[in-house]
Amino acid sequence: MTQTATESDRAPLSAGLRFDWRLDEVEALYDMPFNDLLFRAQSVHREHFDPNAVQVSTLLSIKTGGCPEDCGYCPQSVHHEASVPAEKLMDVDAVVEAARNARQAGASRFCMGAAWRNPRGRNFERVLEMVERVRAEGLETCVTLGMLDAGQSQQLKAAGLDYYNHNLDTSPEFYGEIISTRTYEDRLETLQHVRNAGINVCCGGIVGMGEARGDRASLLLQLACQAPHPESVPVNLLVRVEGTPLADESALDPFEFVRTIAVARILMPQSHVRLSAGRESMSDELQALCFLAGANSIFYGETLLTTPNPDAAHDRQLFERLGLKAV
Ligand code: SAM
Ligand code: DTB
Ligand code: SF4
Repeated sequence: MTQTATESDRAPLSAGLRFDWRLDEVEALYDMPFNDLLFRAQSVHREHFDPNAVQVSTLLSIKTGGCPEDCGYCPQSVHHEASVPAEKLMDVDAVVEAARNARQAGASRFCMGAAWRNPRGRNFERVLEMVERVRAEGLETCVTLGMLDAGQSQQLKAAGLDYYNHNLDTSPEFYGEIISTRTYEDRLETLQHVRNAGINVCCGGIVGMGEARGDRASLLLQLACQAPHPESVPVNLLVRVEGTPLADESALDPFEFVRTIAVARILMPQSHVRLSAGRESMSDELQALCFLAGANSIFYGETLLTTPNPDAAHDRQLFERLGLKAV
């Protein structure tokens, strides 16, 4: 008997990866009863990962403040009152020292962030040296430096870079409400250069910026339609910083945040989904729900780039209480 392929033939619970998700399908996942959604996400998670292992990355701001971009959420933009004082790019030795400390504290990846529109000249050379030296310490390396061209991506690859973080931040539809100094297209172009150079892609976004559920679905759709999927998907909850245009945004329903993690897990089954910024304002119970929904990576250490993160001792205790192991 001949059969026409049905939706469920094409997308069984545990099938291989899909890059052709449609917005209505993503919205339907979001609309599922919470328990069904979490069960499905956890089932997918278990097929691809050890459910009790969480990857641990440490962040360091190697170049803080003075950024010419106008991202509405960011305290490092010169356009906002909040703008944190501009500093110069750190010395290589100081960065290596911080990386060593992070490794001793249990991190496996060291992520270096710079408040630049894009890297240039001698500063870029120095970042290449940081990547080489941090890698030699036995850590995976990640940098986030703004927009890159093809040549810079190849140079970073040659220096031994493992991951490049560049977020889409939100849906293409909502994007213009948040940033005016660079386009969605610019971001997709940088991601393509990174991918072409053979560097793993770390790409996600921020929720809680006043976007609608449809925007969150649309952001996840953008991520899930990239082939291959980003290896690492940071889901940030907006950190509402005084003096930024989004300081007074109302808090997102925590369950909506958990849903976002769960939908990301289902759409990108083999990617690491990172419970990123915003943990400082979350209860232990909420974080546990995020792990149940398929989050399997965190930022570890007292500061993110410029804002606080839970202290390391608290995180160690949380891992112990939940029987999670840091990898
Ligand atoms: N300047 C580079 C860029 O934007 O590409 C790299 C550093 S930038 C701070 C890295 C990411 O941090 C942003 O894309 C955004 O997703 C996230 N981020 C910045 N401020 C945030 C905030 N207040 N809350 C949550 N996430 C934030
Ligand atoms: C990402 O997605 N989140 C991190 C990392 N990539 C670079 C940054 C979060 C920054 C939160 C605000 C701050 O500390 O300045
Ligand atoms: Fe600059 Fe990055 Fe902050 Fe945007 S998010 S203002 S590009 S540091």
